[in-house]
Amino acid sequence: MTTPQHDNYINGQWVAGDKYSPNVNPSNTADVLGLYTQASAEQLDQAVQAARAAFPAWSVSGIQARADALDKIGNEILARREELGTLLAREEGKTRPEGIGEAARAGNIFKFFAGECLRLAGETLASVRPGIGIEVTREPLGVIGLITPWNFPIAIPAWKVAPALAYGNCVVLKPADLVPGCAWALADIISRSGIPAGVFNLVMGRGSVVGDALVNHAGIDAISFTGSQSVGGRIAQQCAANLKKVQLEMGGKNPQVVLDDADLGQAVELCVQSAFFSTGQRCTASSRLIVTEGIYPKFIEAMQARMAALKVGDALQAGIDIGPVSSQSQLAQDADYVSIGQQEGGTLLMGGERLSRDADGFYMAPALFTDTTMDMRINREEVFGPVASIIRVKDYEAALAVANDTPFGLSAGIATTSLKYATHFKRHSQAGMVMVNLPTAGVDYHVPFGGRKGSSYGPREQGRYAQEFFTTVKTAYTLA
Ligand code: UN1
Repeated sequence: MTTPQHDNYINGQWVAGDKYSPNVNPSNTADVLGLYTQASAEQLDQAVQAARAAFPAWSVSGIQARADALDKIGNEILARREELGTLLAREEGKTRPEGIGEAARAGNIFKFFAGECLRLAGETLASVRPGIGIEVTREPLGVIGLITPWNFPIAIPAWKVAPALAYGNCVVLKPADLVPGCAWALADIISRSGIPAGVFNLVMGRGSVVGDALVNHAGIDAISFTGSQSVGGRIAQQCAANLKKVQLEMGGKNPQVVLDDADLGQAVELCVQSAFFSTGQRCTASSRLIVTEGIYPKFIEAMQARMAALKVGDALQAGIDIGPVSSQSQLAQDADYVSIGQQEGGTLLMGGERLSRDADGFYMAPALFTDTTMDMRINREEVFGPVASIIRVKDYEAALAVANDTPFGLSAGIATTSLKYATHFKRHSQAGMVMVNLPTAGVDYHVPFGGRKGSSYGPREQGRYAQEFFTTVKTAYTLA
């Protein structure tokens, strides 16, 4: 059998790129999902030109047509959630139930934005000058470049593409080179949705080649990016130099506070979920568990027992809690941080070793450090793997100070039964999202998503707030 080839989608056509790369299953490196093309610079240019040509008609197209198309896309994703979730688990390595959940989320996002097409509202105000009326309206931005990461191969493309199209923009999507399969499947669904040629384009390939060219293309009006802080910082500079609007979602070093009065079982469960589910590969994952003295011994004991029961294995196998790390290079980075934590004086309580399974995959035992302090690199830098550390503190005030002592500010959690501390934490946590007795990761699709400090830059993503980035405001004055 020949390995199936997958092409770019440009101006309503499937177009072969320069060359093809294998899409490899991280649970079993002998399993190749298919060959995915790498776009040439010329093809990226064709995609941008096609989007520019489609924009005048699409930007004034009826909202009913846009709503119908997005609804159709959402329905197909939802109907195929098991198949798409399995594809996702196979190419990215999160467990199949997590993959199916993510596919369902992508479908729901399209359906939410189908409704948002109809709800885009403006304002009318009186002028300070008598006899003049003022309307404030929102219009599409233009052609938007979307650059998405490997850890949410279908949900993040969905939450950038759906609002972009809903508000009348045209897009060029560049998915992560590691996981082009879900983005290709999404493009295939979009290609049958009735959306006109050129409105949506898919170009696959490397960030350093296709991503860079997209950011710097004169025909691109704005960039929405999710990925690392180092790449995000560079994109911000390039966009600023060309006066392009930019939205960046980057890393996290999210704190999970556990207070003496927490429900122990609940606290352990949400710490395990925050730190290790999806193999810790979420920018919302918690890697700093900040625990107060009174509960500390019981917490450590219960965490060890819970972690010992975690099953690490093939993402497609039933009953698995944690799949493999996504790639060889990510595994090497995770292993590096485990060594760094030990060299810095942290105690590796459990995990951190490479695991072997029947098939050759990138398996790692979830790692937990104790005796760590906030000056250690493992508590300051994003690892992006199943590696968490415990920081022991005296009381709530110390916990809050440690929680906020980070260059990041995406998500923050607290486990407590105290209304007083929960309320204070919600107000004083320097994070974009706060969770009370819930994991730091795993968010809804209809409310704003984003952070502060080095985690995010530009307007929020998702929910109604997505219009802030994906539209531009016009103020019109009329003499009556
Ligand atoms: C979630 O926690 O449900 O890249 C979403 C990430 C985030 C998405 C997290 N942008 O991990």
